[in-house]
Amino acid sequence: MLIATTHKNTDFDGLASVIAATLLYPGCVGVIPKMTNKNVGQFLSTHKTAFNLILPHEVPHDKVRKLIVLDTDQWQRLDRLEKLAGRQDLEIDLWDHHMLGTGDILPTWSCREQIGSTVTLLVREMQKRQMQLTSLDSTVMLIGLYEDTGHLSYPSTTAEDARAAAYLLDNRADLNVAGFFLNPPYEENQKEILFEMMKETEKIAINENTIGFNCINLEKKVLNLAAIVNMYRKIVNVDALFVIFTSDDKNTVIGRSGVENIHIGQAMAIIGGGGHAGAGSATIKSSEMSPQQIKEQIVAGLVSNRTESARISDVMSFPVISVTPATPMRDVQTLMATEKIRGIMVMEDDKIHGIIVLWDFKRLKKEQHWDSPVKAFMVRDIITIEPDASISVAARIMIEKNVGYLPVVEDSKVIGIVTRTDILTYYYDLLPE
Ligand SMILES: [Mn+2]
Repeated sequence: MLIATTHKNTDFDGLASVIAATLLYPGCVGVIPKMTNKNVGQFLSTHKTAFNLILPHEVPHDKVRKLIVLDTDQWQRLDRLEKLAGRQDLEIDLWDHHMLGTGDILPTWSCREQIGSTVTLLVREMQKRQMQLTSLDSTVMLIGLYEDTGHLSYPSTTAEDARAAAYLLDNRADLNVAGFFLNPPYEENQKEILFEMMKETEKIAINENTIGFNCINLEKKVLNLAAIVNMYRKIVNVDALFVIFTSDDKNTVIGRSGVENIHIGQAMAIIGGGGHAGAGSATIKSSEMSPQQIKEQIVAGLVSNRTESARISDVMSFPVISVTPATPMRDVQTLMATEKIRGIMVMEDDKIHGIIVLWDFKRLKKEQHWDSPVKAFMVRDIITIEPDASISVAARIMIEKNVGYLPVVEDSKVIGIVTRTDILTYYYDLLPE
């Protein structure tokens, strides 16, 4: 017998991957854990007879020859399959998109990649085999893919996830059904948690990012906390949010990141959990670590893991071309034209007086203005940046203050200038070869 299964508290990616496995492996039966996420439970209550699925207690352990594990690599996350863990003759295939090599399931064969969803990996195989899917199969797989990638919007999403989505849409995945299960209405106790979080969030600046921390006492079980954390991260507007849910005997941490340089899976691994770039969680016994200690461990991990390596000094232009405040506008224009630059610093004795950019020339209405000194037209309010600041900080300043030029200052000396073009070049890889 061939069975495919996934983690407890099954999400749509887990369910979709199991269903995909039943289609890819001839004769394969899907085993769905008893505990599933609520929206998965609702889906199964109306659709389960359409798939080849059974429950964990229905598995005849001694008949199982091969196990296919999806969306996890830990025995403890499987439901009632401990008996299989020690079997030497058991063949195991593993498909997963979480952080590599952290679990204790040792597969005979595996497909592990950092990609938006596990089901993407199985859909790729279906595409290779040019399989035709039913509308229902395509729909459940699309729901799994969309749920784990935030409708293809999380930073962990890859082009391959989008190609898999296209293939499923080609195979008549139904977006009305998908929308219904992907956007369940929030329940009363979920809203209470949200309001509780809104009362107070501790914000900590780490490297260039703002990290939010919340600690919430859970009196009773609340479904789908991850979705609430995800929504709250956007409301509170932090780059990453960690919410520590405390109960009698354990603390559960749920983390969500909206930026590339904060990898939640890595942060969670420090405290014994896991996940991928955008999302992850960890459960710690209360006797092992207090919420305060959990927070300190996460902060320490994030501080030491400075992944964004490029600095302003890597992208700035230098030497800086400057004119003195008394320079006539006519000469400034000539200099800009010959140097092919759009902005020029106004300086005297190493001191910044202002900046003049092409745009400011619009204010020259009369002929005699061209003889006026540049100080009459320059912008005096200058925001500067340090050479070891990150590119994202410069981008943020430019957006918030609506400026296109930032002089780079070190030991109160101007050593370069960074422009919008420099930033765009960096982000979109437009550098000439
Ligand atoms: Mn997943």
